[in-house]
Amino acid sequence: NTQTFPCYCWLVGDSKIEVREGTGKKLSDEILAQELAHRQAQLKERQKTYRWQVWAPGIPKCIDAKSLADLPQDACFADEKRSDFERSLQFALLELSLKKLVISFGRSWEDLDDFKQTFWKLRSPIAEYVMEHWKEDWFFGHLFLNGSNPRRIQRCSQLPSNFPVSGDMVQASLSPNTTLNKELKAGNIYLVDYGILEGVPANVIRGKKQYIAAPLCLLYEHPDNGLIPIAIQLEQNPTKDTPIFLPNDPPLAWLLAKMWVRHAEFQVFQVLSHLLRTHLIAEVFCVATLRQLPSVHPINKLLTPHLKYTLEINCRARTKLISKDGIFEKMASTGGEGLLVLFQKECKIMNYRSLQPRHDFIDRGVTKLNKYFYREHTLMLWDAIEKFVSSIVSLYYTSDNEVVQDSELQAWIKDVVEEGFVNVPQFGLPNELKNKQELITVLSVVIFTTTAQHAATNNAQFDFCSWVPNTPCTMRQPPPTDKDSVTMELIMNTIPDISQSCVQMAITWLLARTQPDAIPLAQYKEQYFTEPAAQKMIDNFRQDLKDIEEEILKQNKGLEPPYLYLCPSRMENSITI
Ligand code: OYP
Repeated sequence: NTQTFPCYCWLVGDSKIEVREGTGKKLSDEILAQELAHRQAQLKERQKTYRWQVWAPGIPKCIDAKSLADLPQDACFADEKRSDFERSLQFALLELSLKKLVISFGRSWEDLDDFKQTFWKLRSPIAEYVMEHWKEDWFFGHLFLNGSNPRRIQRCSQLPSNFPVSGDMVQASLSPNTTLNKELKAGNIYLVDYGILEGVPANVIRGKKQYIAAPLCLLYEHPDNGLIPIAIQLEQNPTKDTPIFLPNDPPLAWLLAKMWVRHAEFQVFQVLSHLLRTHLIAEVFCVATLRQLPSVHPINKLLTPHLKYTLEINCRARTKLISKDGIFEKMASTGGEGLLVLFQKECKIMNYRSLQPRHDFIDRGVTKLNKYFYREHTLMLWDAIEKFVSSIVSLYYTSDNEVVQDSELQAWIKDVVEEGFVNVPQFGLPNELKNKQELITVLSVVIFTTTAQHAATNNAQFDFCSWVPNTPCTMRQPPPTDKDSVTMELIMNTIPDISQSCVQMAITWLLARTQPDAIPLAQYKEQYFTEPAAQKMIDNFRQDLKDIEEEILKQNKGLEPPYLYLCPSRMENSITI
């Protein structure tokens, strides 16, 4: 039961008369004066309705809406989605208060195993797998490749000057007959650097100071054991007394060092990889598309299904999640002032190139890493998306010149760059489209980001973050400075308390669960394109995705834990949550 969407809405007085006319048309395809006038009228009205806003300095602009009430009806959740979101949130929070009650009647919160008590109704097979394996070094390494934040790791061919690891320190972790230097040269050493967290002010929650560290973690791709951590330092500016934690340190010291890395990971994952690099980037394209491309424009038809509900979920995030008194400020170490500082630091370096997976893997030097399923799956998806986009673009643009001459399209990219990303100085997306390929790339970035990239981060978050010790949202004690004094008591006093842990579980569950009205990738419910040629291209796209799905399922046979977040059937067509 697909619905054909009108391309023209004639404004007659206050009422809109919809004319069904399915063919996508560029401005230059229009002949009738009446249609030309309509295009202009529609854009004029949209530009009045959808305005840019600077929510905070130094980050991408967003929709001008102080609250949900300001959001135009067309941008809002359907009733069913709204009530589901709100009911599910209430359900999760009720779970949480029941749990708190039960836990406080039970034993005290003394041991890591006590976290099992928070694992109640909200659970998943992978979350339970995490609970069993989170202390193991191979699993810690695995998370950088196939966890919820799979693009932080980079090749290390030379040690950073502020991370003085010596060959002797790590010799025991390497395979026999090799050295750190040899392995650095051979390209088997990797680095995860949280330098971006240096100087981010830590939150104060109910009068209690929280702590943030900016760790460095060195990893080695061991021929038998896979990617394993071999050294961790919790400071960016070490003195001679700064410890470098190693796998053969006292077990609790090594464990706590890894937990500090995972805590850094929670912050950059949620704030940068998830919120900024998928939600807020998508919103820029959403606002520009509404403002600059009339409904009849083929690129509007192409993008609209991939931008559905993004304005509302982002508006909810700005008013309830990252706002003053929002969930982040109440629960996370980067809540409050820190959040904005972190956003701004990333926006100083964020670039368009890194949104293109093939470039991203080359730039990070991770093209050779084994069992990097995120990489393998995203490349397949990128290629399918780009092929589809390319076919649609070629249907409406026969030459580069037609791209250059399309004044609506040029106004669109200008709005994206000169309004949306004006405060992202290194973004590197030109404000003009010079040929078809540039158009194809930017459209592929939008569709890839709003589907595959969002699925890889959002949909994995409950699995990997609900076992709170594995990815703590805050730390209540400073990082250890002495390996021999790490006790279980210190660990328990450091990681999130009962109520912070429960909220972390509740929110990650709310966001990662399958959405009841989800539209999977490429299942265009609203039939914006009616031309048979375009329909055929959509069919081809679906077939390519089916093949990818089969390939992913085949790869996953016997895989522990499975990596299924990038199955096309499991990802939504837009960022709706
Ligand atoms: C929006 O009404 C979103 O209270 C989640 O935002 C939750 C709300 C609003 C609050 C609803 C309400 C979704 C998009 C996003 C994002 C990335 C950050 C997610 C962080 C989740 C983890 C929080 C745990 C803190 C302890």
